Amino acid sequence: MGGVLSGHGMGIVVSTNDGEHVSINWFRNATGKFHQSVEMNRIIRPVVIFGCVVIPMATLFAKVSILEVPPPPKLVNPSFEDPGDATDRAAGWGRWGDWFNREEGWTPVHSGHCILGYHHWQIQTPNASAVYQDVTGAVKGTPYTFGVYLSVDKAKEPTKDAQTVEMRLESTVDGRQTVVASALYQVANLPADAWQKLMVSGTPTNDTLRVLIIVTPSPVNGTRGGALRFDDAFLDLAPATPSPLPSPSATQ
Ligand SMILES: [Ca+2]
Repeated sequence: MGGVLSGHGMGIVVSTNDGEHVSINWFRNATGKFHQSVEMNRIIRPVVIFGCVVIPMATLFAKVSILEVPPPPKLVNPSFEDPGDATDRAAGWGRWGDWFNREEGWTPVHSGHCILGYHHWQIQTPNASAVYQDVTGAVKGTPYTFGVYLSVDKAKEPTKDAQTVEMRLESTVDGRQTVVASALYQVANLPADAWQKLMVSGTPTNDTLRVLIIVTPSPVNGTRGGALRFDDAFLDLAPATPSPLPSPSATQ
């Protein structure tokens, strides 16, 4: 079969020399979800496309939705460049606790000229501080990865560094915030100064998704030092979690 591949709007068409064709189309529905469809124009012989789609000999005229891939929502102000209702607040991001500020003068930055700076040396209590964003457009059942770049300005003595950075996903269930996924990074295990990616992946319980960065300081008052620099948060589609293999006892 001598097939040709040609552009066809949002899809592609694979044609044979006999005028038969299979078209694969992607389109967005009213809710913004992407769908993929496959259409075949008439009776066709077995066809292999990209080595993986086999269409058996049969009379076919079908339009079958075989895949749905919603695009990931976009975070608001992911590089923290835009100020909120004060210059030390980043537009689109909420916060609680002390000294987790948008900074226009700190260096280095990962991109732009602003970062979020956690002033560990100025923290007076062992309470955590956090920034968070409620994501618009998350879809139940879709796995996401939330991440941010971090550069650690270490204290002179390791015992004075902040304890942990938690990357967390939450959904709102019955009016309450519910943890969907959490990844805990020990500051002591992170290298100094180099930008590194912190990430967490999970699937929201419903169509609500909150992404959070939570810092827990050193528990010892009066001895805290160092700082944390955050920049360029991101939200991507995560690979689906593979189904766990059945345990030996379940197969016997
Ligand atoms: Ca930035």
